[in-house]
Amino acid sequence: MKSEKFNSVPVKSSDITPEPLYLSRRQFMKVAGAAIGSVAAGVLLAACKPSPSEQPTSTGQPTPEVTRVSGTPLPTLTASTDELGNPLNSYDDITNYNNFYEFTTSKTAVINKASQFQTYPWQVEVGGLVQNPKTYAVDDLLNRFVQKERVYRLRCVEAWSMVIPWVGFELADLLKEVEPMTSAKYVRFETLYDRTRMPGQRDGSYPWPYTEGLRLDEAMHRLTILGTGLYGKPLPAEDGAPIRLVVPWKYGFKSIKTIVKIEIVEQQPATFWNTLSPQEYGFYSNVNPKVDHPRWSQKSERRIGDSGRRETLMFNGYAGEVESLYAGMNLVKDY
Ligand SMILES: Nc1nc2c(c(=O)[nH]1)N[C@H]1C(S)=C(S)[C@@H](COP(=O)(O)O)O[C@H]1N2
Ligand SMILES: [Mo]
Repeated sequence: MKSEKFNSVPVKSSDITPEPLYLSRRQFMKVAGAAIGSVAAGVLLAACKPSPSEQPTSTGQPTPEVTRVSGTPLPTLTASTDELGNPLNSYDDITNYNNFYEFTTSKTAVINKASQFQTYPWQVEVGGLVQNPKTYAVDDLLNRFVQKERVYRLRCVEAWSMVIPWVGFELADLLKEVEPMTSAKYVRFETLYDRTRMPGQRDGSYPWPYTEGLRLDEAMHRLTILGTGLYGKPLPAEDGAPIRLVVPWKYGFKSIKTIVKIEIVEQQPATFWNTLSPQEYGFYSNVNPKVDHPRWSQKSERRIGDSGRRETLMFNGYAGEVESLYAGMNLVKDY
């Protein structure tokens, strides 16, 4: 914990103040020291790929407001930038340009395909190597854990990015409650598998259900949240309602949507994109401008809404917070 400003001491929901500036600017400007070369190129299958033809537009269809059935009050949005001063992307940007292969591979069509998706009632099974396994109703999670605002950059492996004001709670709060055993090393996450409700899952060329994983210390890091809303509103289906992971220093695909299962395990779990194309998508997938994707550069990115490109930051700008998690690791090999 490097910042005194940030603390995760439970507070009553009425006391919540949004925390967009929870870290000092200087901490974020710290540059990761690791010397990193470039990764060997490989010829691999096209899966998660940039599609320059699909641009979000400001005329994107307005998203109907989602109403929350129960749960603690959401913190009111007060931030207008991230901690580096970058303006937030608009609600329309965030809800009209999505990767969500369970519905469609077209980013601009997800909102439509997901519009009828029922996200209530919903349960999340938390188990594996824990003292207190439990199946939570999402309402329990909303009531039990303090919902906070977190303004994070989301950097897709396809080299576009957004600034998103999430609402969510720290995954660590949940993990502490279920008490991982000493043998626990990783956390595995799973998206709903239902080919009726998620028609994209009828495409047998993908290893459904979508799964993801984190090392336990990454999962316990205070920046790692379970997202339950954005812009002070409940999470829309296209963004992973009712509950999704948000890990801001990793490529966007690690932030798995629409979770039904969280399992604490001993072995590094298989993950969706790594299973499809291991040389392109590693288990760690930390944002790293020095390790190119075999098919494109990761040095720069297009911020949705901007015309030009900007430099990609090591660990997506969160190096001051997370680089110690990877001390001694070779980030080229362990991509
Ligand atoms: N279950 C599931 N989770 C997913 C995806 C997906 O296709 N299915 N896409 C990932 C990718 S590639 C990105 S960039 C982010 C996009 O999140 P957003 O649409 O809320 O911006 O979700 C990630 N989580
Ligand atoms: Mo992505």
